[in-house]
Amino acid sequence: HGDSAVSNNASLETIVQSFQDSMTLGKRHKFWETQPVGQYKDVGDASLTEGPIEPPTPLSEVKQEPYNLPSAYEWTTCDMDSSETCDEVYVLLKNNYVEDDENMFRFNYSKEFLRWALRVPGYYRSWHIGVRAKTSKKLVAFISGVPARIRVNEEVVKMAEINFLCVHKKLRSKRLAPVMIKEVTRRVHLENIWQAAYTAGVVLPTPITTCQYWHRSLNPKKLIDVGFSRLGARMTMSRTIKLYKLPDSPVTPGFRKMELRDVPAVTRLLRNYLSQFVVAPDFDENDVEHWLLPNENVVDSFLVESPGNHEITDFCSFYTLPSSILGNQNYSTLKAAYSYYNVSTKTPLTQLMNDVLIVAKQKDFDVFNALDVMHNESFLKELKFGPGDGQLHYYLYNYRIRNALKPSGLGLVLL
Ligand code: MYA
Repeated sequence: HGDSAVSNNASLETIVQSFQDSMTLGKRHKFWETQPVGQYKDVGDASLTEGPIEPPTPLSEVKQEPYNLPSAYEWTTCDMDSSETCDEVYVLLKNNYVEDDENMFRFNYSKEFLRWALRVPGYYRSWHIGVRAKTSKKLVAFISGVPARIRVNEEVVKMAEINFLCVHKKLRSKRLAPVMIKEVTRRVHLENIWQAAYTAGVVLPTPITTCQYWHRSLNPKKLIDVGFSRLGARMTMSRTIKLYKLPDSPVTPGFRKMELRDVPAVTRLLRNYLSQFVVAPDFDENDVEHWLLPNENVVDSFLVESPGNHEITDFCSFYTLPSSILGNQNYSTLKAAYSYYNVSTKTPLTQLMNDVLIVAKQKDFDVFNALDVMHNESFLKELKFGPGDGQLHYYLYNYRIRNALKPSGLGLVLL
């Protein structure tokens, strides 16, 4: 593994700093301190080895009954095949899921997206967990897990990817989230899986790395009108529109949409590429077909096929995640594309990503977002991405990583 992926200093200092901050603020994590996750006090302790923090317990010792909820609420397993249930999850998230710091935007994952994200190869219905009010049956909270094989250095580990943790706005700060996390943990354990991966905008014990979002304006006028971005210093609207203008269609010869017949070649290309990162998914052809084959208004993938020998040399993809615009007279939705997995072996990555920006513009996206993971830093500035204010922290549950990671050591994108 390249040295560039491993740093013993930069992120370590950030973590030590946040530990010291939380100590002086007297901020404790009553729940997270009880969990098998990296604890702030362990940061930099060289005697701790890489791998599980605690060993699996015999399955017969895993608690058989669900955890107790406050008496007015009950557990429900959400069947995402049912369009009614899918709709309930969609509406809960649409109204109560993640907002930016200024409460101007809120993620609006589509129903089709939720189905794609949750019904993955080998998924467990029991990991799609809801909470209902007993009397009204209204869905008031949700958490989900999906199975994944994630490689950490040389080790491929079966994990749950945890996502879509959401508690209705009226039920916040009542310690419901820890109960939901314990319940999903229990149900993951029942499948003999003992590790998990997740991301969050909040700092918890302890990030494996902290990434930054970068944004590339495609429709600068709308982004400025809705307050997503601001007119730069000494810039006019017409100069700004000109700055972000893109060609009408991709320029790389052989650039085309991915098709089912490309799954084996894309799997080989991607596996080879991801092998250089410290943490990355271990994708097989089934996974690639699910996660990367184009799925309308959910995920888009393109590749470069050499005009001469029909070899697949490059690949790029993004997923569709709109946000509701809260309280704007003129616009209700921000159409955002999120960079997913990109591989370049022949076309320079910057050129490949410029082509994908062109496609996103053709498809009427307002903005293209990317994290500073993998090799993304190499094209962000040149392609006129600007740094966002949000940070995204990556976590592993019950797995310790020996060396601090930079975002560029991460080969994993969670939705
Ligand atoms: S990240 C997206 C999270 N969702 C949102 O941000 C949507 C809007 N917010 C909400 O719905 C609520 O504020 C939530 C918290 C539900 C987030 N991850 O019930 P509480 C801790 C982990 O009184 P509420 C995503 O989906 C907090 O530090 N923990 O708080 C990945 C405190 O613990 P401690 C979080 O605000 C989720 C406790 O909860 C998060 O009403 C990965 C307070 O509980 C967070 N995002 O509800 C989950 N936010 O006192 C972990 C707060 O110790 C999975 N908290 O500081 C772990 C692996 C499990 C599987 C393991 C298998 C082996």
